[in-house]
Order: sequence, then C-alpha cells, then structure tokens
Amino acid sequence: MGSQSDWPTMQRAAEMLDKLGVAYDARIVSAHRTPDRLVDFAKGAAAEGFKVVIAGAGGAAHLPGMVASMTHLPVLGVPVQSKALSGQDSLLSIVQMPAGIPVGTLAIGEAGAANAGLLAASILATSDDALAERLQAFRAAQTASVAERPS
Ligand code: RP5
Repeated sequence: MGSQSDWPTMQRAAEMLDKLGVAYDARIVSAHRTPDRLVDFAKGAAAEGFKVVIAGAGGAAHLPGMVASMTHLPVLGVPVQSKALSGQDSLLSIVQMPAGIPVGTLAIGEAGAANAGLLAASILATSDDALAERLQAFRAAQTASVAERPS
C-alpha cells in the first residue's frame, strides 16, 4: 500500500487472505515518497517468490500501475477512498491503464480490498487444489449465511 493511512482499508484484503490460509506480506511502498523502494520491490517481487501483488493507493494513485510496469506478476489495484474526492480520483488513476500494462482494478475502499484478497486467492487456486477447496467452502458458507427474510 502507498501509506500507513491505507492500512485500515487494506486490512480487509489481509483478513480475507488470513481466512483462506494464503500467506502474504503487507508492505508500505509509496510511488511518490519512496520511489527507490517501489523500484526495488516491483523488480524483485517475482524473484522474492510473490505470485500476485495487491496494490492499494489513494488520490493520485500511481502505485499499482508503476508496480505493474516493472513485474510480469498479476497486479490487483485497490482504489483507497480519498478524503477530497471519495476515491473517484484513486479509481480513475488506477483503472485507466493504457494497453500493454494491465492492472486488475477493484471497487473503491474496503469492498475492493476484500475482493482483491478473494481474487488473489482465486488466481493462486488455479494451481493449488487445497486452496480451491477452501475458496469453495468460503463461498458455500457465505451463501448459507444469507437469510431468506430480514430479521
Ligand atoms: C497515497 O496518498 C496513499 O496511497 C494514500 O492513500 C494517500 C494519502 O497518503 P497520506 O498522506 O495519508 O500518507 O500515496
């Protein structure tokens, strides 16, 4: 994520990965304030053993696109809800990648972060049968938890 201030949002992704038993590392990497850290992380991510990157940032949210430009790993972008423009700035900064460097962009805020965790797990589950089973169990439990009528 781009800042400590993104963590309350990005924790939703971490919680989902915890729930599904997916190992991860949560780091602060700012495209603006720590550009050298960004380059080191993005260029080294595949060699470090990462399989998917979830990049959350807000405002002029360059982080996901910049990471994607320096790795072949799939990058999922989470637009963090900004104070000034409610995350519409973040969304448009992340989603409108020119052809050639994709960022899979999720919804603004906590729903997007939770879904980024789920989507990362889905990607990893294509080569991990046990994870695929845990994902299916998660879906089944979610379906079972929805009441037919409001209480
Ligand atoms: C972005 O600027 C971060 O991703 C964060 O969403 C936003 C504001 O950062 P702080 O000023 O709260 O550190 O780079």
